[in-house]
Amino acid sequence: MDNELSTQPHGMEDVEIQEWLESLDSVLESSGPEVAAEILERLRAHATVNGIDLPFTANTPYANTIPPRLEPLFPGDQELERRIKSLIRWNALAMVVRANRVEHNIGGHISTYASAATLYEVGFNHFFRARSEEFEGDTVYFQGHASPGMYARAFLEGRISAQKLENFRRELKPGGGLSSYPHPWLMPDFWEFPTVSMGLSPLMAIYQARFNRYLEDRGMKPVTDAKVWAFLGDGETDEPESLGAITLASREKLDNLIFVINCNLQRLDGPVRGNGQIIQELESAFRGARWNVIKVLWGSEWDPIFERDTEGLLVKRMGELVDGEYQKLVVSSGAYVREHFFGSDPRLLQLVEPLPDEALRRLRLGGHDPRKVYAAYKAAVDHKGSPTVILARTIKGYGLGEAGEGKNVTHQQKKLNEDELREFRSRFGIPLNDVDCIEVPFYRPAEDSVEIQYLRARREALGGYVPKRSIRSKPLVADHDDLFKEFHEGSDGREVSTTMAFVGMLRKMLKDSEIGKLIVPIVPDEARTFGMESLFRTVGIYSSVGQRYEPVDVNTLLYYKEAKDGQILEEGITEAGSMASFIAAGSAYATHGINTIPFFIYYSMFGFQRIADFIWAAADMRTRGFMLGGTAGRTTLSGEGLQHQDGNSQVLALPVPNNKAYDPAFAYEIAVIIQDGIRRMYKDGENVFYYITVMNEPYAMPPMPANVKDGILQGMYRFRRAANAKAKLRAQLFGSGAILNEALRAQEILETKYGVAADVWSVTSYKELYNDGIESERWNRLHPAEKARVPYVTKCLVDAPGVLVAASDYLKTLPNMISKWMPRHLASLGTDGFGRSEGRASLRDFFEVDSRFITVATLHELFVDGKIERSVLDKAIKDLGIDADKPNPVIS
Ligand SMILES: Cc1ncc(C[n+]2csc(CCOP(=O)(O)OP(=O)(O)O)c2C)c(N)n1
Ligand SMILES: [Mg+2]
Repeated sequence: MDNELSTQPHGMEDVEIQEWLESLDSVLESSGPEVAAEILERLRAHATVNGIDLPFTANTPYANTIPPRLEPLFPGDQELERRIKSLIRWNALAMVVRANRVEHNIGGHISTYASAATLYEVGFNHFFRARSEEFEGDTVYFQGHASPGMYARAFLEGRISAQKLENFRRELKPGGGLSSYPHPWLMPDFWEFPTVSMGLSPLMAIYQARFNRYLEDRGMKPVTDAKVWAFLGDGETDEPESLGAITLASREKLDNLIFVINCNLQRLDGPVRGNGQIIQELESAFRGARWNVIKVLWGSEWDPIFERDTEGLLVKRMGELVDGEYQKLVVSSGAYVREHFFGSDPRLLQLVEPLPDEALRRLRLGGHDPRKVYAAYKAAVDHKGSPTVILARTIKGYGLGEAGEGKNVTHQQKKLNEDELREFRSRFGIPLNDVDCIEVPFYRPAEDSVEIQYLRARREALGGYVPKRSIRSKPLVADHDDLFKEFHEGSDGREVSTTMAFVGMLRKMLKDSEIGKLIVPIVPDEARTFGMESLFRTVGIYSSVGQRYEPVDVNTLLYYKEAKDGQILEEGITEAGSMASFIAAGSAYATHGINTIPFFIYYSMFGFQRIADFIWAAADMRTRGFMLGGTAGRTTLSGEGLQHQDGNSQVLALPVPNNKAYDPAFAYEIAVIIQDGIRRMYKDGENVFYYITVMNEPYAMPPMPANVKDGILQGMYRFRRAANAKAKLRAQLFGSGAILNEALRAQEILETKYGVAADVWSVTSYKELYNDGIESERWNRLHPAEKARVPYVTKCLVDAPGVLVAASDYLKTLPNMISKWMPRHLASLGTDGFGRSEGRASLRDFFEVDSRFITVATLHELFVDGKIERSVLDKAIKDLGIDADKPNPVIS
């Protein structure tokens, strides 16, 4: 690990080093830290000029960033806060232990909160401001598996009943329970942000902090000093998402953002960096990214020892240990610490000579010392110009003693034996006797006790309780008919893609008096791909610093215009970051009381497939808005090949319960879906969000037939009836998206060449049809005495004669999953398999979804039904130029 003080230069006398250090001390005293820093900087430059090869290091020594003399006075009653914290520790532990006594293996975590209690309590008592009508409040992302501590505090605050605590992780018990982790879906009045899928919250917090600035710069909310706090585990920083956007935070100078990383040096299985130092590693990454880094390593008990150490030996020794050794010290006796840590140098031993072994063992770490933590938080909230990360050293399972403190197994510890419970009780002074305490009862002092009074007074001073989720936005009022009407009329023969049609709608929505300002277009560097570049000029690209350069295309109509009040979030090549912006904008109705309506448009293959876990978190968070999967369809996006051609996303959208997924074919279908979506989400307050695939294949957009709006929304409607309904040979063809046109061509071929009269249906959403089908089945199963419900698909096809054939640009499983509610066998064509670099026609031949294959599938069904001779089918295969022995696209 890089540490300037950890290597002893050859041939240098200690006394010489001492002189240098002393002269720096005197500069520090006489002229202050800025002058001292300037001298060091000059020395560094001087050394470089004189050919001294200084190794690069982004690290500072393994010591607290804030020296004791710069620590502010702790403003609270430290003893009382300790008692409150002890009660929370007890109740958090009791929740987990009790839950596991009732139901073995129900799980829960004791050791994470145990290590982070001080980090949270200093926040709750002195920093986290609640949301109110007057002030937007701070935004706090709590570490997911520290949730027992948050519940235990809410219990003391009188916000959560003992019964609810009793039912921690047993949410289905009478009276309800508490969700294992922060889930706004399950506890919508309490949790705001789902954090337990590790790595998501740091990235979401960064984009949340940036979105707060966006709202301010666009004049949509007042400028405030509200902060975004994100509490992470040190192991969590292994997730690439955790550190993946930290340079955005510094580039955007997000001094409204504070990360607190609980560095207990352990994750689930063992040490985070047993052979290294996670704190130093994180420090260099964050400092390298130009964050303000505050290390909180050592508690106040260490201060006098550091003071006695005029030679800098202690900090040097601290920089030498790897985390595995630090962990060993935590579980060892004072005598061991003396021998193995201080014993490396007689001068170090001398420093701690006056201290008994027990005092050595109890030397606290910085993250367990409220004064040190307060100093760090205060410095963080006062810091200007960059985000802050606090690296706080703690002990995992703090206070659990033999039951797990600092041990590798501590993360999984859910049960304590009688002795361990008594010891924990005594260590934290919980007023329970030896007999009572082994029952692990929840303990809440009387309402008029000093503890409860203090706790309530502190929260009152900070504006109320945290976490608390509430919806403060007002529903929209207009119906927006005017906005969407023109798209019902078709394109008059002009060939346009559904993407172009959507962009036309977006352009119109942006001008609307009610929703125009609320729209947040989000693109990960694909605006040109989707033909959105005209919006650059009209609404501008958001930039917190405006535009400091003359764009190269300034003389063109559609130049690249960045502006402080720009509306587009051009995120660069980060679908994860764009999704985090989508989440921030789509949940602003709750976080800020503002109905922002995000439209996030991206390469459809890089959505559900790449960032599905963020989408899951968005769903949990009741995010609203529209995700547009552009360049969609395995055969509609030509040329791009295996990595880009998306035939998956409509299937991958299936598991997300509150996501409505549509695969529209025509402009009017999109108009109907979006208009209805805005109504449902922003007028009626439904907790749904939309996924709409749009394609880049141009074709004429037909006008909307009469009476199809409900069908579009419910998932299917008959687009074009057969010309000759009385024909002997009948068929029903189902198509979606761009493939609907193939079905329409097949309709013609079937009619003119084979005398088959086919109706063509546009299936806008297999997911809607599926959900409706399974809901009908379920209702019928549970209500056998009542009139059976009929799935919408079945109703549609009641009087639809003939064989059934579906073709989709997605997997065949989509049509297959609704086939059981159809009156007869369904033949499904789809694009299972890897894409290819090819043109559309070849791709549709390869995947067997073009009009010829739809025709053959129809004839085959008629043959199986005994309606036509095999020779007709054989001839058709030949006439249509189909190679019956071509490779199977599914596995080739
Ligand atoms: C994406 C993801 N992978 C795995 C897990 C399972 N998990 C929960 S906690 C944990 C260890 C956490 O270690 P750390 O981040 O250091 O937190 P600590 O409990 O030490 O504060 C793991 C692996 C998860 N929640 N999310
Ligand atoms: Mg950890």
